[in-house]
Amino acid sequence: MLDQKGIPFKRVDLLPVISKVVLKAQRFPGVTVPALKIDGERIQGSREIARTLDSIQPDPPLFPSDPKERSKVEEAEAWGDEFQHRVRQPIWWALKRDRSPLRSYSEGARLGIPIGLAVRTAAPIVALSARFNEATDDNVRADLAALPADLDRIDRWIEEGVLGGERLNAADLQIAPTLRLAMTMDDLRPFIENRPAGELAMRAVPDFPGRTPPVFPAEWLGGFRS
Ligand SMILES: N[C@@H](CCC(=O)N[C@@H](CS)C(=O)NCC(=O)O)C(=O)O
Repeated sequence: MLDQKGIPFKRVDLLPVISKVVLKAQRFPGVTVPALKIDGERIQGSREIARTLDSIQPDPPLFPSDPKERSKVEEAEAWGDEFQHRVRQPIWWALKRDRSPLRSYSEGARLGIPIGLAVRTAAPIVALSARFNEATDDNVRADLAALPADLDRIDRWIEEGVLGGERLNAADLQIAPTLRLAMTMDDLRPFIENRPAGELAMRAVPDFPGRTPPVFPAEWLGGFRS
């Protein structure tokens, strides 16, 4: 969003779990990232950030000016905020089983400590994140069963012009990173990359670190084949 507005910024990446402590110490009201300090204000939550940026610098806008179009984008944006859980649970489930892909996800991260050290000490962070995010077998199985319909919904929004327009809007920027994260999983990428949703993800987030080899039981992925 900042790039699109042309607002220069400094990015800091925080390790999961540790992020809660750092955000509290930095006097943010909540414990989630993304979190932004701008013009002396602390703004948290991707939806809040989109609205704040549009009010600070209206051009180019993150929302359409037509009220009807705007409400459709807001609907997709709010849905996208929930949609992230669908992919976050599988990724933590996978990392809980095998932490070796973790290093690939840390490429280019600005953590303030060496990546190697972060990766070597990550076991409790992964375990806690999997627990906080309720990355259980049942939940992940349900996520994977629901994903095909989610992808259809995203493709429909693209067809209707709610997503994937000439200029990326707040909903594109909410949904595309989740799709991009899904595409780091070898189990999921083939079902996403060659459809409009996958093309949107690549356009919005061309570079996204990380790769997880196949990990899910074949029957959990059955929904993608039918
Ligand atoms: N799209 C959401 C993302 C917020 C969110 O759930 N952030 C997660 C990371 S994806 C978080 O910070 N969780 C706390 C933690 O992992 O310690 C928003 O900003 O409204």
